[in-house]
Amino acid sequence: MAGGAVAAGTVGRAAMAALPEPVIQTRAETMPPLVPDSGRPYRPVVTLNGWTLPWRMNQGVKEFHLVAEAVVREMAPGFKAHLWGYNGQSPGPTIEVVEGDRVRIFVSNRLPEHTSIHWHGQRLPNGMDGVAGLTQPAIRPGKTHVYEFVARRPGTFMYHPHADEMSQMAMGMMGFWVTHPKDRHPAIEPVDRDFCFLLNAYDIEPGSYTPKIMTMLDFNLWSWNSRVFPGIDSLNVRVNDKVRIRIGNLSMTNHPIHLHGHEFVVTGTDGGPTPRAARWPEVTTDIAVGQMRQIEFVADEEGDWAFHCHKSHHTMNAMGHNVPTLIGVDHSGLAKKIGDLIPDYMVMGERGMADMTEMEMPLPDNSVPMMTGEGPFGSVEMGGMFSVLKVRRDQQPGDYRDPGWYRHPQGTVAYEYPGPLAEPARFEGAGGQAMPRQRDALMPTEVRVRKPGAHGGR
Ligand SMILES: [Cu+2]
Repeated sequence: MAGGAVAAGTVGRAAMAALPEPVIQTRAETMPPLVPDSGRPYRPVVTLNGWTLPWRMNQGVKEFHLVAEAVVREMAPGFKAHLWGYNGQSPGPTIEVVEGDRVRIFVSNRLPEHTSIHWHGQRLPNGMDGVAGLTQPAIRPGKTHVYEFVARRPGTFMYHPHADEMSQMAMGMMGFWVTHPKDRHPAIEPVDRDFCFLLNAYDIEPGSYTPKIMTMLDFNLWSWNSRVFPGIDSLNVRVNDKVRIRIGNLSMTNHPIHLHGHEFVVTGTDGGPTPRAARWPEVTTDIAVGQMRQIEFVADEEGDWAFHCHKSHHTMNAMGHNVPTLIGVDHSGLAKKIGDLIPDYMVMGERGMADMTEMEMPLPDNSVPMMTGEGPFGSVEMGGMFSVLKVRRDQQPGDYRDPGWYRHPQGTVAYEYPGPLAEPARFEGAGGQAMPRQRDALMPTEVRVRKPGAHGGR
């Protein structure tokens, strides 16, 4: 958590006729919430590894300036990607307004091709919807267009180009939008902490910098706000805080987002607050492409709780997918033979893939290991869409700093059984079959695998 909040600007009268000065942010740390200093008050959100765009008030209109441009995004320590985004980052800054606010957004295009911005989920005049060719001419390179509308309904929204979408979203152009309710809303509870992030994905070959924009499904970097574990900041809360997490999906597949240790309810979508009678407890919620989900819970269990996409390949970083399964394959003697031809050759996979985190395998420059992240008990063996909800008794209200690892009370950590292991009793019954087959049709078959570690090599 960095200390450098960007204050909402106050500008002289003469400057009001001009464009608002664009605010650029190039750091990838989670910025502290931007407490509003004008307009109706609200409790601001915290954007994971991101920030909120300051605005200026111009005769009652909230004015923002977004600059579409090429950016360098640190996706994890040691790994930078050449993306497109807004105001120095991908995703762009979060825009926060209040229900009923009149909003004017200047969009300057510093990309080599035309663009536009669609305000996903908003009620607005058709000509402000941002679909290039359909509701407006595209914003040509070097030009600035102005969008203006009233943020009519409170909720969780996002923005993204609606011009050459395939390239521009594959390059990282997107951002979050939150409209806070103007009064106490019957279906929107006040919360102590309010986090938001977007689900996105990239295909960047290890050792290179630019995403392959033609990739349709086989992405190798599954990210939250264009960050991958261990580059994603933890969500740090105080015991008994009421917590809201807003998530939007602008990747090419669905993500079942799973929280450990607590149950949550989905309190809203991009369609608005979910009626109370339609909420039920969950520990995983699937977020389909183009959808947003708002989850809420009381963080009443102390500890470091994993929070991740439940598709196991989405908690991995760059890896080749054309690798055969080697579990049970006997490599003995093979490594030596291949090693004579290729000195760096390593045999792996016959015991599973955990070896990946233990081997000192040389990586190309500018890449992240497939699974990594040192925890207090060893490697977490994760990558991609993974973070940690840190619930602490002594985390102060308004303090979002990382409290470090949880110190488990004595006797509350799973431990090794020191006694001898008896041979398990194996059940010998034939099993119950609802429809027994004919006796002479029973042809015994067997699949033979070599048990890992059964040869002398390891
Ligand atoms: Cu996923």
